[in-house]
Amino acid sequence: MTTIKSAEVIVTSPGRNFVTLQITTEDGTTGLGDATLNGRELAVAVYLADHVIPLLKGRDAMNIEDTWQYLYRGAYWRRGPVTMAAIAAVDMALWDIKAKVAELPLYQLLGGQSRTGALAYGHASGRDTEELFDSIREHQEMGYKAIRVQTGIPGFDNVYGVAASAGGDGERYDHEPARRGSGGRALPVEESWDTRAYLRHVPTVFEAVRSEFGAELPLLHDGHHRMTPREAAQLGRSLEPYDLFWLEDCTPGEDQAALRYVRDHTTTPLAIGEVFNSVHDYQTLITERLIDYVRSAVTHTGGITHLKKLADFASIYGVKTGFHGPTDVSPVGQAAHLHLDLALHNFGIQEYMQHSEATLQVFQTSLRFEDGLLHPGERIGLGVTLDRDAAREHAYDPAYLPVNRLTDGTVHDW
Ligand code: EZ4
Ligand code: CO
Repeated sequence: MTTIKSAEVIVTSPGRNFVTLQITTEDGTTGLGDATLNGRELAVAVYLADHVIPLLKGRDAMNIEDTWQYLYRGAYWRRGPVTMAAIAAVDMALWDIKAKVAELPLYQLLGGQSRTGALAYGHASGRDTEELFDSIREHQEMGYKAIRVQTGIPGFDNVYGVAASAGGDGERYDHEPARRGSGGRALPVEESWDTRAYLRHVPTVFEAVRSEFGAELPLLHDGHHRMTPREAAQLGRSLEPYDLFWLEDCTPGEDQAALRYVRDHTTTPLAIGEVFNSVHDYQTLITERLIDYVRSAVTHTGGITHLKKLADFASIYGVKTGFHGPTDVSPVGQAAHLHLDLALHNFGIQEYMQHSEATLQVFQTSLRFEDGLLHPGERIGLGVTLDRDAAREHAYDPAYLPVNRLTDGTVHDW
């Protein structure tokens, strides 16, 4: 028996906030798990510290499935982003420990390598075509072989996915990360939106991108849950000539049935799921083959144990993976994705936004990005170590995700 001796929550903010669980066994093996829930970080930290850690001490670290079920079913209150991020962190840390005990990189315990590396996509964006083209070229120079394209809408200053700044140390945000209220406390940035203007503009952008960059480059686009099924169907149809790799999150995530209408009206591939936290959120989508890619993040979907079940369920229906890899998933969560990406037969693509230098000093990762492909490296376990001294230098800094309003002020999906 490899007994759990202790577990600890580490909150650090090297430019953005991360919550990490470190589990230590009686024989001194440590495992890391990512518990970062962007904009609501401390809720998970408290859930872990007050409700989960007291249950871990004395358990056998090797019994990962049993611990997962114990935390999930034992709580009675199932699912939800806070609970599932907490369970995810425990699960990742236990897989990290198991792979270290086995002295293998984690992907070896998940079935070994199905490919040499995971195709990654990066985020290009621009307020106008010129800026967008520069950003696409910059991403190609960084090695990306697949690119997500987000663009400003004429007449709107602040639109989702259009990087506010390149970020001095290399990290890009999909939004302006902070607005300060009285006393310096962070408040949500407000963005503005008009769906008709967006639906008119986006096809012209993809037409321009295809004529500049050619037919081959895989292009993706994120609708960020902003359309009705009819609007999403219109967008999907109008993008068909530009052969997208996928259209992501076209309708709000809660409504699985909404995708039926979209699916019936367009052949543009569909992806959804970054805000989902359970395989049950996909039950209709997968069994009715309404989507092509599942977008969950390991951190928000109960960890490696649950994400593997989701991927296997999806595989039976010909649905592939496209795990959520923004910079608010820590290098620990991203490493877990890469081990799965390497092992799963139905891997599709991996989102890869690069962490800042400051983040990579706190989290030292064996991740490699070569020729457009990601690899988790050959270190045993997840392949990430946490520099506790570096972590301590970055105190928690409250931050919110933006909110989005229509031109008349109505709150809209962000
Ligand atoms: O809005 O990670 O596909 N990526 C995205 C991200 C998400 C943020 C939320 O925390 O949609 O930009
Ligand atoms: Co997204």
